[in-house]
Amino acid sequence: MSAITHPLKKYTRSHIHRTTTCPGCGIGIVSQALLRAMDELEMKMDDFVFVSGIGCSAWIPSPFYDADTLHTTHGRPIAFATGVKLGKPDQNVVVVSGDGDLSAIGGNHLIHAARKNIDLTVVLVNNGIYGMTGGQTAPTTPRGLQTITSPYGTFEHPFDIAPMVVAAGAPYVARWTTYHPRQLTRSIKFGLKKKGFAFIEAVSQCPVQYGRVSNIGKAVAFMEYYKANSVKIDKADKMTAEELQGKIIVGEFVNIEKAELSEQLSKLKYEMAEAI
Ligand SMILES: Cc1ncc(C[n+]2csc(CCOP(=O)(O)OP(=O)(O)O)c2C)c(N)n1
Ligand code: SF4
Ligand SMILES: [Mg+2]
Repeated sequence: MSAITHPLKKYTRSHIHRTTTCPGCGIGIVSQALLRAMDELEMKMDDFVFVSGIGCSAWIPSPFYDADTLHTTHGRPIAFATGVKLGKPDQNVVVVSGDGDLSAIGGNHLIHAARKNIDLTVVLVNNGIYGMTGGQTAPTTPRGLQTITSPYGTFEHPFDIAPMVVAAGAPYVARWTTYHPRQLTRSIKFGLKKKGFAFIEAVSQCPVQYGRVSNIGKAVAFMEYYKANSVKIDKADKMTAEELQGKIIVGEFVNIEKAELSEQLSKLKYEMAEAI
C-alpha cells in the first residue's frame, strides 16, 4: 500500500519534518490557505520570496516553504520585503507575520507600505497577543483582557487593523478568520494577483497563550467563537456600533486599482538607462 502524501507537501522542504506550532494553533490553517492559493493559481515556488519577522506566525514560511525565504528581525519584514521587491520586481514578494510584529513594532512600515502602494502581499496572522514570547498584551488585545503584562486588564483600546490599512491607502484589504479557510484562500488569491499592496488579515486562534487568559476555551471553542461572532462587512454596514460590539467584521474591505510603486520605479530606471 502506498503512503498518502499531503497535496501541499510538495511546497515544503523535504528534510524538515517538525513544526514549531502548538496543537490546535490556527497557524496551520493560515499556512494551508496560502499554499492552496498558490496551488490553485498554479504559481511556482521559484517565483516567490517569502519574508517574515519574529513570532510564532513568522515561522509559517521559514524554514518550511521550499522557496527563497527571508526570516528577518522583529517588526522589519515589510522593510526587507520592500528592498527585495525593488531589487527583483518580477518576483512575487509575500510577507507573513504576526499582529505584534506587523502592527506594533512594525506598525509604521505597514502603514507606509500601504500608502506607497508597493506590490507586496501581506498576510497578517492576528491572534490578539504576543504568542511566542509568553502572552503579552499586543495592540490587538481586546480591552479589559488580563495578560501577563496587564494583570489588571488592559486599559488600552485595540487597533482595528484591516480598516487602518484601508485608511493608509492599500488597494486590496480583506479579513477572515480561521473558521473561513475557503474565503481566506480566495482573498489570498486576489492578493497574489493584485498589482499593489494587498493586505489579508487572518484572525487566528492561539489556544495556548490567548486561550490561557481568555474564557473562550480550546481550539474547537475558538472556531465556534469565530463562527458565532463574525459578521460580513455588507451586513455590518447596516448595524449600529453597539450591535457590532465584540464582533469580527469579515470580508473584502477594499479592492481598487491605483498606480504601483515598483513598476513606476522600474520604468524610470529603464528610461534613464535608455537616455544614456
Ligand atoms: C527588537 C525586539 N523586540 C522584542 C522582541 C521579542 N519578541 C519576539 S516575537 C515578539 C512578539 C510576537 O508577537 P506576534 O508578532 O503577534 O507573533 P505571534 O507569536 O503571536 O504569532 C516579541 C515581543 C524581539 N525579538 N526583538
Ligand atoms: S503559542 Fe499560540 S500562536 Fe504560538 S504556536 Fe502556540 S498556539 Fe500558536
Ligand atoms: Mg500575535
